[in-house]
Amino acid sequence: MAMDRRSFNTRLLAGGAAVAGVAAAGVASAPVATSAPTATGAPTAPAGGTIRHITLFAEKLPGGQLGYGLERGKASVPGPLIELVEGDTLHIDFENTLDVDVSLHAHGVDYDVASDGTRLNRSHVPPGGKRTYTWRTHAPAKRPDGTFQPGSAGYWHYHDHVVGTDHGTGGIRAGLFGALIVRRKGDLLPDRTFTVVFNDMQINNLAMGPDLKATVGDRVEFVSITHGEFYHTFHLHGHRWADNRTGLITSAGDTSPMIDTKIVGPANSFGFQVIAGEHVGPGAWMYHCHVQSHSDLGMAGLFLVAKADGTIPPYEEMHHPAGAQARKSAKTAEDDGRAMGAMPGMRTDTPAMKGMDMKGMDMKGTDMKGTDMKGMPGTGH
Ligand SMILES: [Cu+2]
Repeated sequence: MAMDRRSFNTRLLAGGAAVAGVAAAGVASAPVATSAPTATGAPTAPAGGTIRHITLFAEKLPGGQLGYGLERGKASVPGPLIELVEGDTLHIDFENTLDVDVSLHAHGVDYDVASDGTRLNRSHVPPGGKRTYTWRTHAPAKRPDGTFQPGSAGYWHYHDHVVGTDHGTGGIRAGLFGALIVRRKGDLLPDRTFTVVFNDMQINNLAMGPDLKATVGDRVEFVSITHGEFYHTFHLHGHRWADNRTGLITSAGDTSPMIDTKIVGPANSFGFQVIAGEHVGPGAWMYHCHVQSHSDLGMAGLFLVAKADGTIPPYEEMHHPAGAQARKSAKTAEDDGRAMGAMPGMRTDTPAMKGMDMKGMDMKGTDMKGTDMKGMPGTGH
């Protein structure tokens, strides 16, 4: 979920190794090339139009999770960050190492039905199979009739669409998702990017949100993606952003609303950049879902902003009493789940289902262990 822009800038300039990503926090990325730094020192996205190729694998991970990875044995949850610039075309040579059908479905970009990643369009991949998915992008332009077509730029995402059900419900729960950023020529490029996925009642399929590390003054980009059964609110302490395409304002007269919390629902994605610690300094800055019961259950993590010397001011450990209690009473949760009266096809043994007592906000009984695929149709267990 983390990548260091400076590292791969250096590597790209040195060797032109186009897509093998940096393994920061165990997650690889597929970065775009960068243009020369501007007068302000921040590099910007170059013109698009490049035809690029990557290889992507779907793999099993420990604990019943599934992930996408750029190399065999390197799958992660979330999958690798994929970056394009408007005008680029990306060919993804996709390989299914699972023992069930899997696919790759993208939001925000242009593709033929053959790259839809659905059973409907027979664009999924059988066990052991391969398929090339092609994503295209375009810049904003005037149509021949004089109206205006938007460009592809945005904070998007990709995910499986066939594991478990024809909507990929099992694949998404298990971790088959990742961030897709399409930039516009001239967009400021960050020093690092963090992908934060609210999936059911977890962040990045973890019992608590991961530590996101930066140094004061870094230009840090967050990509927020939501999956699963619930609506959430994404909140970051000490920092705020513009509620527009980039999260940045471009002049003092820019009237984009400034926010530090955004309501999100399944398949929503957005992103923004902040200068780490700007006006507030180094320290442990919490990010979390602001639905109170959700943050109490562990939907919270730390944006750790270090001083220039690399040290972080002392901070207390976060406590999630409801989450801790829940871990002790996972057995009870299963009974609660049954009592809820589950819809056909809906699992009641997910962390989300276990965490929610719909008859009130009593938080007793939640299993914060990783999701597992047992019982999902077609997941090969
Ligand atoms: Cu929430």
